[in-house]
Amino acid sequence: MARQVLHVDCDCFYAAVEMRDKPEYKDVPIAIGGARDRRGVISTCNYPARKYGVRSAMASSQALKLCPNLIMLPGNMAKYSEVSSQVMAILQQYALAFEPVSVDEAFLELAPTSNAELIAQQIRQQIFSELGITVSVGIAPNKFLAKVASDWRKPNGQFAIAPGEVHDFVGRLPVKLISGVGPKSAEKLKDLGIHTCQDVRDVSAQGLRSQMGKFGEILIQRAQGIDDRVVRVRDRRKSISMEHTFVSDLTDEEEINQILDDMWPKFLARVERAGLQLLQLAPFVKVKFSDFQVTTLADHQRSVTMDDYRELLAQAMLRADKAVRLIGIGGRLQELNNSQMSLF
Ligand code: TTP
Ligand code: MG
Repeated sequence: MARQVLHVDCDCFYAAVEMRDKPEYKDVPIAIGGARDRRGVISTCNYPARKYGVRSAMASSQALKLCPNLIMLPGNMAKYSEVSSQVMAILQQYALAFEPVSVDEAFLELAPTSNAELIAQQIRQQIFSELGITVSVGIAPNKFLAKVASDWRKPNGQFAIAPGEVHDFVGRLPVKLISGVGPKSAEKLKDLGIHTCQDVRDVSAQGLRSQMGKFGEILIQRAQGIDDRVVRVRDRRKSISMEHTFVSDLTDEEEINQILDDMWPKFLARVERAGLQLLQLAPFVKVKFSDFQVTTLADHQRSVTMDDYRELLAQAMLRADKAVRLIGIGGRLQELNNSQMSLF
């Protein structure tokens, strides 16, 4: 019997929590973000705002151009984390195996014999009545297709791909919907004349392997609708980080700081999406010098701020009198102590 995997994803998650708490936001365009520390980038927006073309990761200034009456809210991560935990607690009850993926999405493995459509309806109802937000659910024989399916009837919908429908459904899918195909690989595939999964099926497997490396194998599998990844709770994440390799090696601290300025909002977005909070993280940096010597420096006494990174990077760079090839910034997860908790 085929597996039954559910992918559950909250609809416009941060915005949904704000609409729940202030019903006057319900039918007007709102966006979360634009706060000082995000340098004016939007985290998400509600569906009325999406009608104007406003999207996640868009600069607030551009969003306001598209939608001048957009209401910008600073957002409240502590509140979203709490709702996220409540959503996950509900989902867990329905699953044989359960795997949270980010702050607002999770995979569930159901028994092959259970009524997945009905369970999806129950999940949606329970989350709406207890938490006041909506979720969308995808049902399919594997993770890849369940995730695609949860997007199909968004918002507040569910969509099932039955085993017998997989072949035709997947054939029509654009390759960029396969997880791991980012803008760069999509571009590369386009150059090879590959747009859909059917196109992947039509080219020679050997050619694809030689063009795309190891990932070629995954593409071939996904294009057949195959994905054997199991649903399981992943080991708790211990750290989160981001690196930048310079086009040419740098010696100037000013220039390096400028790169840090650019990395910072992206790092924050990554932390948020992982469902983490800055206060939980102790900063570390990595510097790779022009001769590939690597040094790392951590500070467990502080929580993560951009100034801490500036200082740590400056210290790390003093360890060698060489040009810098790469910098990395990251946070190691640490348990919150009581005084930090009281800040929420
Ligand atoms: P998503 O599930 O990608 O987006 P969403 O829930 O807002 O909207 P959708 O209905 O399309 O699922 O992300 C979940 C939350 O993560 C989102 O509410 C805000 C945050 N987020 C960011 O902060 N920055 C981003 O670029 C994205 C994509 C999400
Ligand atoms: Mg979502």
